[in-house]
Amino acid sequence: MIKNFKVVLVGDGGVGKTSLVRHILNKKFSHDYSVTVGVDIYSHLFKGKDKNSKIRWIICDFSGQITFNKIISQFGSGANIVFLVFDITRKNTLYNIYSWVNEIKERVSKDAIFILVGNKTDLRGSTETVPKEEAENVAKALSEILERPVVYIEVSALTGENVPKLINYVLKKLFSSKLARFSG
Ligand SMILES: Nc1nc2c(ncn2[C@@H]2O[C@H](COP(=O)(O)OP(=O)(O)O)[C@@H](O)[C@H]2O)c(=O)[nH]1
Ligand SMILES: [Mg+2]
Repeated sequence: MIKNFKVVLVGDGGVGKTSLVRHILNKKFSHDYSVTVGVDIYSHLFKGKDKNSKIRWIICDFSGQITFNKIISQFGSGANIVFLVFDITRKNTLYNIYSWVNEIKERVSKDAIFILVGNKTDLRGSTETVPKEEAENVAKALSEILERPVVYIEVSALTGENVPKLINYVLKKLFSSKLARFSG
């Protein structure tokens, strides 16, 4: 059985959403892809431990708009998984996540999984970055706003560091709760 889940990535332009999608799709990170207009949609199939259970992510990657718009409203509607992506080298992109959450929270599936994703960990040490604890506090505040647990996971969409951890966190949640419920 295959169960489909809609995945959306939101966050300011340049935080690394498209780069992250490329890693999720197992494609090599590229510096020279063209800027997308509107939304790019990809699908990716994950196999469960049980050979018969599969999960398909339908991933909506919105292009560089820095504000919420009709396309995001339309394609974000009914999303099951929301990656809230910010750039750890630009603190304002972390605090802008509150606006993204406000805009999207009424439109997604009511039991949607939200994950706060801090991207560009490869730049730690070479430039000023948001401390982990600060982002964890934002995740805590988001948990209260959204009335569900919101974890903070740091990744590098350049090196791929921690991207599998991020994917596995979501898959574990999907396979353990949702699929079990749907197939039972
Ligand atoms: N150093 C570094 N650069 C990154 C990383 N992820 C993305 N970038 C760069 O950040 C810029 C914006 O990335 P992109 O994926 O287009 O961001 P989007 O606008 O959120 O989709 C590009 O120049 C990427 O090469 C990362 O993890 N580390
Ligand atoms: Mg993009």
